[in-house]
Amino acid sequence: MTVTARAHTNIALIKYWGKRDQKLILPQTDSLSLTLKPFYTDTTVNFSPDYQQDHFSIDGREVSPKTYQRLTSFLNIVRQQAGISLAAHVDSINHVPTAAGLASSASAFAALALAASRAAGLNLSSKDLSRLARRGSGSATRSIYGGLVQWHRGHDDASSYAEPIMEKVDFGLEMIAILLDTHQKKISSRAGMQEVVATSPYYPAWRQVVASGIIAIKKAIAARDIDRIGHISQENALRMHALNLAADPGFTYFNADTLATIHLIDQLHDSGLSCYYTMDAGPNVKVIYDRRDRQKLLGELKKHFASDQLVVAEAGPGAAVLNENKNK
Ligand code: 2P0
Repeated sequence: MTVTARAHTNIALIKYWGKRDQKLILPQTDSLSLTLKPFYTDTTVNFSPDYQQDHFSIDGREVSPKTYQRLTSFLNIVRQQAGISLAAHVDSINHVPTAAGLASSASAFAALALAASRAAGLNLSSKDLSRLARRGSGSATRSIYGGLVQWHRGHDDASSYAEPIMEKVDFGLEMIAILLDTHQKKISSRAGMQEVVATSPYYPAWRQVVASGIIAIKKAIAARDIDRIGHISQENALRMHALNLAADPGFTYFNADTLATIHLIDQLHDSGLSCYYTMDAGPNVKVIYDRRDRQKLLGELKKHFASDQLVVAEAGPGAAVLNENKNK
């Protein structure tokens, strides 16, 4: 089969920032995210006896040797599960606003898990797809589902998977991504979180913070309380970034524009607009707010940023097959 699948990226409201098992990608804590509509990856996979070795392209370009190794190792897991030894051709297209710097391993490995498993003849449940995507990248575990999604850390390969909290978000929760710097990050998520687990003295406190944050945000989601969801998310993001500052050597993903943007969102919040921020392994800021305030918020943000720096992101759907063709 030749299979094309689409998966959307997600932004964590309660962050995943540390592994217990590097090989199986078992996380230290649970995490919880919102899948986003405008950012996604389309991936086509075809296994064939005609191919001598795997071949990968991303946005029409051949991948680096390091990426090749990571992708081929992932396909080995799929081949093992399917009981096949064929090589594959994989073509991936990232759909993100030009140079957004938001291309993400989450959408990439979720789309690859779905397309590759189907192309190999497997028909995995969503739970098993989520476990498979996890082997490629932790955040991909959550991108199998749409809307609000919790990744249960579990204790082994079988018990570490994501589950939807609310697949179709039926209230106004929305994000605006503010694109400040679109260059590749200097410290990868993988390296940053590993250093933090090994050296940040705040790590034991972080486990507690996430455990209570998950309970609190699920209550806020059940109540559809966007103010509360935003507050809890912002607090969680700041605490994640505090781990990095306290590591040895300390580091940060923030730049001067990140701090200026945080101050601006704080000012807008203090002036009565309900808005909050979250940041990931890079300098860009995502604003959390209620859809009914979108125009007011955009109006304020446009005083400081160019229109193409501001991307409105509604909740998006889970991973799906776009196309399936039998090989000739
Ligand atoms: C997350 N972030 O929960 C966290 C919060 C950013 C900050 O990008 O090593 O790319 O492939 O499992 O999934 C998580 O890093 O790391 C991440 P790997 P991943 O979304």
